[in-house]
Amino acid sequence: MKTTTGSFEKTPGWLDWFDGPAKPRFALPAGAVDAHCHVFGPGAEFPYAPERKYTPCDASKAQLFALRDHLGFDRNVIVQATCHGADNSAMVDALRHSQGKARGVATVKRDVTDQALQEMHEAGVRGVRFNFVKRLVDFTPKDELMEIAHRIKAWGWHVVIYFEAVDLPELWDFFTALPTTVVVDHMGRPNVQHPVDGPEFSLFMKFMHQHENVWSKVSCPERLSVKGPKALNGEQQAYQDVVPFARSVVETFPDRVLWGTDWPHPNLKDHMPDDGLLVDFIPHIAVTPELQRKLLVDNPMRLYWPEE
Ligand code: 0GY
Repeated sequence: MKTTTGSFEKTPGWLDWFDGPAKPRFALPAGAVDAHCHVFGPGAEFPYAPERKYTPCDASKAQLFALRDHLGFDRNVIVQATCHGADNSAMVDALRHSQGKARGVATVKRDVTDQALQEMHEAGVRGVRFNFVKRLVDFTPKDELMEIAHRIKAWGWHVVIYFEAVDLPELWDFFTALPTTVVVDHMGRPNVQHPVDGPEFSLFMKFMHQHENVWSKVSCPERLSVKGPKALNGEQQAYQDVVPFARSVVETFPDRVLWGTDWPHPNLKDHMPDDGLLVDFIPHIAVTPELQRKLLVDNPMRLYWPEE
């Protein structure tokens, strides 16, 4: 039996802990891509990895596709999350059921076969993700990652990197030696209590300035914000402390930015973000229709659907 929250149709089990995302007030441009989201399980069908550092809520492909339609997106890029390790079956299954409206980013190990890469490519995988966030993963030797990067380059794939700002200096040489397009998750997780023109974020901007193969997702204000969804002074501008960071990346590198919801928001314990509100954040960081079209349509299409 289906229940309805506002205009949003809920199936049983649909985010039981959250009363449904709002309908965004910001109308997404036609063909918009949610370029960072996940599917989790369902665990009974696609078990979580034994080595995982957290167990998420189940978040199925059907729920993701319903959210896509509810928010007004046209397509998804589904990113393999650490709780599924290097078993990409749930993500690949979602791609295969998306009717061409989803592409994927996988996690692979050195022993991945060429046949497995080919099957993933045919399903719609276009990148691999290297995760350096210590609370999420154990260390993988850099020579193994570099070997993977060179193999996937042959498929025209790119590398997505997830790290925290304090670790950029140590990871710099590795990142700048990667042979593919490199997409940074969530602007390299800056500490938004530091100044936007301070040394930490300036190093990130320098990373992008000096390396034209580096792109950034300007996503996850809900992870980066200290102020949260409502500003302390009572204004309704959500996550306003993240705006200067994301806006400067969008305006400086308009052709190398992507945006995603990060649904279903793993590991967020203090508040569960409203995806409708997250969409309403977009015009604060991409303030013109042209920037919005690049961020939401042109750039993700160039990277994930270059044949169209
Ligand atoms: C995100 C962020 C997180 C989790 C993962 O792969 C993951 O498990 O990326 C996080 O906890 O910050 O982008 O989904």
